Amino acid sequence: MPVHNTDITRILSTLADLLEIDHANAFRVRAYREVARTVESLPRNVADLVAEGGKLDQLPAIGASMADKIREIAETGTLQQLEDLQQRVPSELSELLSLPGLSPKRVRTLHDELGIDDRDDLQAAAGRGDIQKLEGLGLKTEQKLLAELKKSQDGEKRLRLAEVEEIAASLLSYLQQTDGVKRVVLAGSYRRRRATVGDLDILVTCKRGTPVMDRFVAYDEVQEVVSQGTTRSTVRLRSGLQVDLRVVPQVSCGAALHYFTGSKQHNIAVRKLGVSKKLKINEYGVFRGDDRIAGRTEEEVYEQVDLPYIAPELREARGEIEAAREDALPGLITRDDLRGDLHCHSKASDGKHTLQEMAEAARQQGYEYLAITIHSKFDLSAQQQTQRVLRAMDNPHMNILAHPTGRMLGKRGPHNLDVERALQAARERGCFLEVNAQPDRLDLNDVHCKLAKEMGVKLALSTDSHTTSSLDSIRYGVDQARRGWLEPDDVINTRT
Ligand code: DGT
Ligand code: CA
Ligand code: CA
Repeated sequence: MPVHNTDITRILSTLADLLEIDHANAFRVRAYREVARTVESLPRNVADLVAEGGKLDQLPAIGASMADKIREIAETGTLQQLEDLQQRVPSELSELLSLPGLSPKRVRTLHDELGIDDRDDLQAAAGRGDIQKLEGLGLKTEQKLLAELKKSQDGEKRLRLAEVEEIAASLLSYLQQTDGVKRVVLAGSYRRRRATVGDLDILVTCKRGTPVMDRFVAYDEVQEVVSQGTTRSTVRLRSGLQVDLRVVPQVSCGAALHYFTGSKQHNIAVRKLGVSKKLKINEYGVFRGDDRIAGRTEEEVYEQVDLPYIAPELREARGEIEAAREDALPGLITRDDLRGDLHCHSKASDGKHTLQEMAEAARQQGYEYLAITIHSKFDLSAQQQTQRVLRAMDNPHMNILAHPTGRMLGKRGPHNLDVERALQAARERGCFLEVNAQPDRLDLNDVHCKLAKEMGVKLALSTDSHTTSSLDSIRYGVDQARRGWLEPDDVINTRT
């Protein structure tokens, strides 16, 4: 059975969770989490790497003993250490850690005192009112847990960036109309332009928080007020999207924006640099002792740790700090660099508009050219295997491999294409791979864009438009290209 990177990540994360519940050393727990994350973001299949005798301990954050564990998982699909631990700590307990108010210590108490092993046990106990009787937990925690358990039954999921964009636009203008509000900005994964968004983070600068909070919870689309305070409130909208709103004073604006833009790992890395310069960096500013020495703008925050400004799309702890230190950040591609769209459809295939109409629309985009593809059944979206893709690339008429992995966000994952091999083949054959800008595809993804760049394979940014209006979706492709560190020269349709 092939072992995927997600299997390794899952095993290591569960191990970290259970160790934490089992009172293990916090440093050890963190080390496992870090490695799990590293594996998750690796574009290459680690099991293949192991099979080829590759050296794991040269990967970031992976030492010799960690490499042994990964090798064991890659070769056997399991980890003995985890199996042993599960004899004492049931692995379902790790799921409870994501619930509000449940620290590892509390999960342990629930297990020891009430025999709670999983969500079902927890729900039953909360329903009976047993949780509030435990020392240190109380009625409020119990109610929160019940609400949260119900919510996750209703099926919580990440929304696509394009959906969130629509929802955010109207909320943003609504909030801006509040008296006394200076700035309203969107932060979090939304600002980093992740393909999907877990919840929306909004930052407001104003003197007094109460008026904007009152207005926020009164928004038409609010289905449930999860919490309301003067500096922080959370609501759930009818669309299912959760929104966090935070109010900060003007002097902290940049520091707060930096903090709440994340990613968390990026923040941690920046904060570490601060510590080495005896600075404290948090959402209120950059401090030397008790003095706030910066924080009005994000640039100020970076400046204090001797870094140039880093674009939000790069803030994923994928090497951007190191690149910034060496003054080697990429000059990221923008929408205006593109001179054409290389994958569209007209009425001649299954498009909605005529060739003439598509051409007009392309001209309105400011494009110099447009490629209309005739799509006989040449749709590689289904269960195409790597071999099939490679064969297709051998065809001399093949230039660009469209939506290479076939993923559909929220519907189906990528099919089993070995992207690294496909990129290698593309390099050998002088072909290109596509970054499909359809909001539910975004395929290749950001991590693969970066890999392509590193491997010297150029990409095409296209919309796969079937209508004139969807030519606009190109910007979602640009977002992912930027997250993948692409510069104009890495993309073929920046050329004349
Ligand atoms: P999402 O919502 O899952 O799509 O991803 P994010 O990145 O928007 O995550 P979220 O909403 O939990 O938090 C927003 C930002 O707040 C996050 O990117 C960084 C910051 N943040 C949240 N929790 C922590 C934390 O414990 N430490 C640090 N340093 N930053 C945090
Ligand atoms: Ca968020
Ligand atoms: Ca949030």
